[in-house]
Amino acid sequence: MTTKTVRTICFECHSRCGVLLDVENGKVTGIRGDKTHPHSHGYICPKGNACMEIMYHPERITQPLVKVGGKDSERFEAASWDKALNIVSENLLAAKEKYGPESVVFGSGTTRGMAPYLNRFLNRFGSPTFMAPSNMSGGPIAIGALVTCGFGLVDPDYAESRCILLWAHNPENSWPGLYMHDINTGLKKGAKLIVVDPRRTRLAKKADHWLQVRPGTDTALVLCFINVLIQKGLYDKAFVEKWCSGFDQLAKHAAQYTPDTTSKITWVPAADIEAAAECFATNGPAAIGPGMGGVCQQNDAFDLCRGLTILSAITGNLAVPGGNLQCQSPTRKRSCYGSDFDSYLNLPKEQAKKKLGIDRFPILEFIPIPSPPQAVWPAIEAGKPYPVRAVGLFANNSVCAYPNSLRVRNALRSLDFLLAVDYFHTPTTALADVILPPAHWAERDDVEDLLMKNHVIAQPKAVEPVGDCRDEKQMLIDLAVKMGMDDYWKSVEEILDYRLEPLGVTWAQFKVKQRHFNPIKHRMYEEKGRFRTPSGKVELYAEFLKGINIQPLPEYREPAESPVSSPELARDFPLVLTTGGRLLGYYHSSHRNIASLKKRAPDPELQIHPETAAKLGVENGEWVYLATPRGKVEIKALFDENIHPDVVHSHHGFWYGVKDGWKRININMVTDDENMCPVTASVPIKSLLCRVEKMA
Ligand SMILES: Nc1nc2c(c(=O)[nH]1)N[C@H]1C(S)=C(S)[C@@H](COP(=O)(O)OP(=O)(O)OC[C@H]3O[C@@H](n4cnc5c(=O)[nH]c(N)nc54)[C@H](O)[C@@H]3O)O[C@H]1N2
Ligand SMILES: Nc1nc2c(c(=O)[nH]1)N[C@H]1C(S)=C(S)[C@@H](COP(=O)(O)OP(=O)(O)OC[C@H]3O[C@@H](n4cnc5c(=O)[nH]c(N)nc54)[C@H](O)[C@@H]3O)O[C@H]1N2
Ligand code: SF4
Ligand SMILES: [Mo]
Repeated sequence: MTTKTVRTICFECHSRCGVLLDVENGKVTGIRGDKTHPHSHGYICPKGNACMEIMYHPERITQPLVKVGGKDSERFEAASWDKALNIVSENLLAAKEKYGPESVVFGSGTTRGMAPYLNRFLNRFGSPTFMAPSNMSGGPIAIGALVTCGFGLVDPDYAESRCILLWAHNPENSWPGLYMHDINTGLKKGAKLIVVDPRRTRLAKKADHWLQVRPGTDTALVLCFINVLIQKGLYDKAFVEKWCSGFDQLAKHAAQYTPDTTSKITWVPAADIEAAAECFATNGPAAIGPGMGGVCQQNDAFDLCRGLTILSAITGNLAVPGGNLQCQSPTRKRSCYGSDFDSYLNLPKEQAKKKLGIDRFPILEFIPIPSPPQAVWPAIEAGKPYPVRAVGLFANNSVCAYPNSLRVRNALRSLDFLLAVDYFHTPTTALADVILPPAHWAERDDVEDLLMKNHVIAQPKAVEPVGDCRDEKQMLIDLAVKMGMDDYWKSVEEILDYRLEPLGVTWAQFKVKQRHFNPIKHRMYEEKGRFRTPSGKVELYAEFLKGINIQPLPEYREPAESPVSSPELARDFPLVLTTGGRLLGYYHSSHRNIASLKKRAPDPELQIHPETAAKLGVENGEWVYLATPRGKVEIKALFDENIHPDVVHSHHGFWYGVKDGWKRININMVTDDENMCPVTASVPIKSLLCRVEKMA
């Protein structure tokens, strides 16, 4: 028996914890947390522990599959790689020939590492559109922060912080490996904790200040924080004077958001707002952790993210130890979302400007996040602004992940050709013409540099892929050969060497070395003499935005669907619905077939206050309908005192194990994709109206 231990990183979620994999006779037999890892320090969660269950699951797709029985059939037949790739190649080339290369779109779900390779492929093929859920996941933070200060608000320095502000963010479930060690270190050293969340999470219970905000009203709240600090003179005057532009306009604008006015909007007591704002300002350095989903799924996500960046700026917490750091991946333009790969940025202008979404969301021209799915659907449905006829989805269960599932499904069904690449069958792969089986993360070589605070970390494979599974990078290489694209990479090693070139190492060297770290520079603006913004200062008032019809100051916008903006609707749908708080055991719609994880949360649950349920005659554990103006789904009532009586919360991603589960228990059947943030295309899935109905 040959045994070895391989040090790598878990790719089951964004935390990318360090793990040690035991390998016996070419199979992974054990997994442990790696105590030497700079972020996770030995932590591993139940999803990580389920590694072998996932890899060797009997339902895993291990061969290429080709649809038989016509477009509406859901039957597949095993095929050779040669045959399957020929079909893919023929269909992509046929779409290109008939409608142009822009008629082909590749998409990926939340980052599972493929963005650089898919983008390069699209670029060489000639399509500017890489679709991903960035508009509801991190994109608005990137855009709001970049516009304001020239770097993202995504690297809070919790361990050195004296005040930790978690805004719509519950990292205990969503980023345990990446953030919790630092948060706990900060708290042990006495940092204050502020949590802004309609639910009283475990972290909220530990907090010095918990603000139980009405979903979707956060921008008013952050503007009130700003107002309180300005009124009380608690902002960093020296920094504001020297490094910010437009303070007077901001002060005047924010003055509308008095604690009393804001309390009426947000349902948070005025005194609590003032106390939390003061706590943040007087316990510097202070770090803001914005929820990648929590703050990015709002109809005013852009302004919320600008507001949070401004809050950090005027309290002197930008780019300082213990504040929100300015990090730069050592791989620079060749990092995961690096500009070197971006299809749009590297196409000739004429073709690039066809990138879907730019016409309606012109900021995407300047800050190129991937195309929002909601900008791709009209191109499929109605050929607007031009037809998209072939789509490839890599690690993305669009039907369950994206709001308005019925629309998503109908759009994907109507394509001439759909390719899906997934470990398992899903409601999305069911619609595919060809399904290709990817290698598991323990079966592929890669590097990780996203959100790693200036670290680059190797992910060497531990074993060869099971069955006929193949590294997705290799799939693209093979497909490029079939399609006669001789300007794509020729091997996985060449790809990884290319990504690592800025570090001066090859993949062969790096998989031994394993880690690279560039020390974080603080106050980089001092060295450069400016922030990377048009005025060179933090844009508290962003004059330049007027040029693209965006107001220069962040402004609260009431959710389109709410007791305030649509009181008629609220009579029928009296409860506020927020969706998608993370469960530790699942990643989005994944893992529902993994027994050890399913056991932790077998059914979709609606968190509801017992008093609210009592008024409806609903018992704890009773299955009910959750209805919104768009339809209804089945869900189990879960009594919870920790949620506001007028708010209910549903997790997302349930579908597995129930006939037609994608329409019966998938919350995105009833979410909205219309009332988007006009700047970032964010979708309002954190604040909708609903009602709870008894079943019989
Ligand atoms: N209502 C509501 N909906 C939401 C959210 C919410 O908060 N509320 N959150 C949204 C957010 S922020 C996001 S990012 C999206 C996420 O949406 P997705 O990223 O599409 O998430 P999943 O549903 O997990 O689908 C991913 C699929 O990839 C497969 N997979 C996993 N690893 C790999 C791999 O390495 N390679 C390949 N080829 N396949 C793999 C899994 O089996 C799974 O079927 O969901 C969004 N949906
Ligand atoms: N286990 C697990 N981890 C994940 C994921 C997963 O599916 N499972 N998904 C990953 C992805 S792609 C993303 S984008 C991130 C998301 O990361 P986060 O956005 O940090 O997600 P959560 O930790 O659920 O925190 C969101 C919190 O916002 C609260 N909330 C809901 N509505 C509102 C509102 O209107 N205002 C305020 N202030 N709070 C609100 C919810 O109650 C919840 O506690 O998580 C990542 N990590
Ligand atoms: S938190 Fe869990 S799933 Fe995420 S990387 Fe760490 S071990 Fe893997
Ligand atoms: Mo996300």
